[in-house]
Amino acid sequence: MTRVRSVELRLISLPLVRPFRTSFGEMLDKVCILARAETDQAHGWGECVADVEPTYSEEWNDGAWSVIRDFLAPALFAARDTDASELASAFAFVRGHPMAKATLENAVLDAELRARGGSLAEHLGGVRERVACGVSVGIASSTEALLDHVAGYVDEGYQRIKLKIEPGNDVERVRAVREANPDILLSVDANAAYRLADVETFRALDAFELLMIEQPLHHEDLWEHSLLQKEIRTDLCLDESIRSAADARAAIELGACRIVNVKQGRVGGVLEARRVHDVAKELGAPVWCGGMLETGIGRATNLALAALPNFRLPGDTSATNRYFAEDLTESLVLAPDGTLPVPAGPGIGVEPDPDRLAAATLRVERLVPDRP
Ligand code: SMG
Ligand code: MG
Repeated sequence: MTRVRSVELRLISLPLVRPFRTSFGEMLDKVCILARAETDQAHGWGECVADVEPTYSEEWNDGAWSVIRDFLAPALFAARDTDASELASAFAFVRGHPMAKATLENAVLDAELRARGGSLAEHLGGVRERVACGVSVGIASSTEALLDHVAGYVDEGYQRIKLKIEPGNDVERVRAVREANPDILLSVDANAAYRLADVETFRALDAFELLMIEQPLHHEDLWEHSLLQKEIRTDLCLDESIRSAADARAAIELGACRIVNVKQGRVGGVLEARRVHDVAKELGAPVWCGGMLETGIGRATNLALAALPNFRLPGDTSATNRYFAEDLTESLVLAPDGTLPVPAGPGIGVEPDPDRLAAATLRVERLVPDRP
């Protein structure tokens, strides 16, 4: 049983090494909430995957901060002696807000595991010590720039290249990358920028032997994804549409996708992410670990998850130097074979450097129970 004595919320900002442009916007800095849960035995970290604006999903940093401070942390304190596995039900009175819930649940679970001395990967049922890594390449200013970015990542050893696409920057760019790299595992991610009427674009993409097309259509439209999947050969993968294990079951059963991108932060934490993994495994659909440009804290969490058996495709779990000049934690370095190690230490197995954390901090608030 765990009694959480305090939760410290911290907003941090780290410059990205290269702007990251998607169909919905451009990011220059990683700005996110970190939660540090303190128990009598240990402390634990959770990183929120929300961004400054509600563009990837409905959640955003200031909203998540207020949901955690005003609703979730009071529910956590009211539960008194609890367990990370009970938090989903303690938080169920708050509808939605999976990113905010994940932040707190992951922090409490990390504290519990640190107190027991077990790693997160072991707790979740991980079966591998290293995970295969891919990289997500933002929309570039030109095809030449894109080819240059891709060549750099291929040289570093990434096992799969994912290109962000949007209407107008799609078929010709993918063709150029495929022609320059006939043998790589290649995928695209549209972040919901297309409509079913764009089916010809997807038929054209069928020519490039893509590993998958990620989230082409509206995030709330499983039905239209199922219609599109019938029209094309390439496997569809859903990201934004999958917010729970129930969503994953519905999407796979409906034929809306054949592959699932699992982001623990998007589905309410690593425990629900494991249930997404389990449902997909039962239905015969491979999953892979998505990323939200996390700092070392969130990426260590993702690497633990990616150690589960049905994570059968390279994830968006890239090395520190793909994101930051200096991470909050010790750098994660890509091996020449394109893998990263699953952290083996207690909990998520990493700890932020206090000086770098202080330098990156924009705001801190300490939450405590009304009564001790
Ligand atoms: O963490 O390497 C990463 C980024 C992977 O492309 C990535 N994430 O839709 O899958 C996705 C995007 C969402 C990030 S937008 C900030
Ligand atoms: Mg995506």
